[in-house]
Amino acid sequence: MAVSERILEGKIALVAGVANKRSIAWAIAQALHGAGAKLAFTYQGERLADGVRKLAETVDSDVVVECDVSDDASIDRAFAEIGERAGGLDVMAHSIAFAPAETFEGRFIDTSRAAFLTALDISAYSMIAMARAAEPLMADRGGGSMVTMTYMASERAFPKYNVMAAAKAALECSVRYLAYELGPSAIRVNAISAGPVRTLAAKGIPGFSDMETVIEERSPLGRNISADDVGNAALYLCSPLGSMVTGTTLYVDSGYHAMGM
Ligand code: 0WD
Repeated sequence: MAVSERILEGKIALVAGVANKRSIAWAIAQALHGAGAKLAFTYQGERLADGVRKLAETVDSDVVVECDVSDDASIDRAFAEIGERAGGLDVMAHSIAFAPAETFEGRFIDTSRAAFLTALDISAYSMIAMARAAEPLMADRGGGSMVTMTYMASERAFPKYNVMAAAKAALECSVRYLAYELGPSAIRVNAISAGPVRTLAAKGIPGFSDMETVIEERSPLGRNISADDVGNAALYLCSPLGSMVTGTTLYVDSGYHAMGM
């Protein structure tokens, strides 16, 4: 389903976290493009450059910039280039997370200090750093909207999600503080808590298909969500449709979060 009105005509949107066409970030990019936004992309490293450039072409974008969020200098370079080439920012979609593979296999209690720092750095701190870099670009255009991706394992224990769950809790908390601080500049900040979507990152999570089965069996809507459902929710949050919504976590999970059993 596409929103027919071009409610983002004239707006500039940065999408961070496209790895391939299955990425949630790609579904967000398509929804924003469908609503008329001009897109810019960041990608993690050279390994992804060609693939992201090819995808970007299909949505009429040639602003495709490397940004490794574990490196402050890379973030500074990327936002300087985006500011110059895109001419500012109205929207930023952050769809980035990483935890070392072994953290999804072992016990949470065995999380090493290094793995904890990596997971929190890439999956939560990166939103703070990118928000800081995006703030002046959005403020120059009179405000904007940022959205990030989270998962309900931040609130309840989901076996094997482990340190990534702690990172998502930090991310959701950060969204509230960012919303508070950026509100006076008319910049909104929200998170989408998505149900399971089959992406590259999802493949690394043991028991992922059990998560899908549980949604089918126990969620109010009784079926799994798609990346496009997340794209449409991001469009709502990043467009005038969501104009008074900030500091919130929006569940796109077939209603599963509402259930007790
Ligand atoms: O079921 C799912 N797929 C859900 C995903 C349910 C709920 C939330 N999410 C979240 C994820 O935790 C993540 O925050 O959505 C976001 C996007 O995840 P995705 O679309 O499922 O995964 P993927 O297509 O793999 O994109 C994540 C990307 C990385 O891809 P790979 O697979 O190559 O690690 O995050 C990027 C990278 O492109 N990324 C980085 N970008 C810049 N700098 C970095 C980095 N250091 N590390 C990872």
